[in-house]
Amino acid sequence: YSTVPRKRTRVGTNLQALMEQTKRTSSSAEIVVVISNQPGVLGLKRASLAGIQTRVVDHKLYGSRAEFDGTIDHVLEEFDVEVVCLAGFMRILTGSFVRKWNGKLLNIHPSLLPSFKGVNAQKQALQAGARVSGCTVHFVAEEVDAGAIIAQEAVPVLMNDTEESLSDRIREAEHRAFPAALELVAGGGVRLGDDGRIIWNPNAQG
Ligand code: 3YE
Repeated sequence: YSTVPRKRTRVGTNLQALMEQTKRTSSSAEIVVVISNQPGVLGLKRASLAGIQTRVVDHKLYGSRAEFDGTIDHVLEEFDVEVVCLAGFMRILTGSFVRKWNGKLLNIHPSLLPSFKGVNAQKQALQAGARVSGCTVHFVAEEVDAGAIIAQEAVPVLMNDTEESLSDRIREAEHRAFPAALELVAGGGVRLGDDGRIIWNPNAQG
């Protein structure tokens, strides 16, 4: 067996895809800060190398979710952030944080929602015998993985797929879907209505 932790090499790849997209002159978005709840991760190093400001808000140093979310909120305000992308971020956010950033918070999930919510979505798809899975970018609602869908990309589930091979295929789709969804939101192509449903803007550019 190998002692090489292969998973490490895939950490932060959604952030990387967002960084690559937003540095294009055609992009409607600019990354002003990268916040991580885990110190020392590759995403922070990649952001620094690209000249993007970084902050660590380590959840282990906070006594409650409200204090942790409050600190993240403070950083987002400090940088006048308009849209927040949860990329590789694995914490459940409090209702008050989600309400404050309603319509401005995007998450990516490795299944075609509303199927296979929660953790191990790829494993759930395999166990269910699904022949198609994929990824979903959605606005964050208080109920996890239940917010309005912005973009999805489907991938086939192949005969000999393992959790790893399916996850790799879904991740490639994520690297297209998340930047595309961010452009839709940042470019005004889509927004969240007061009723929690998507509103498309047919006049938006791009
Ligand atoms: N929070 C709300 N609604 C959402 N966070 C994310 C999406 C999303 C959200 O739609 N309100 C599973 C996290 C699921 C979990 O139990 N996490 C643990 C920590 C585990 C860890 O640190 O590795 C926890 O206690 O929060 C982002 C994706 C959340 C994924």
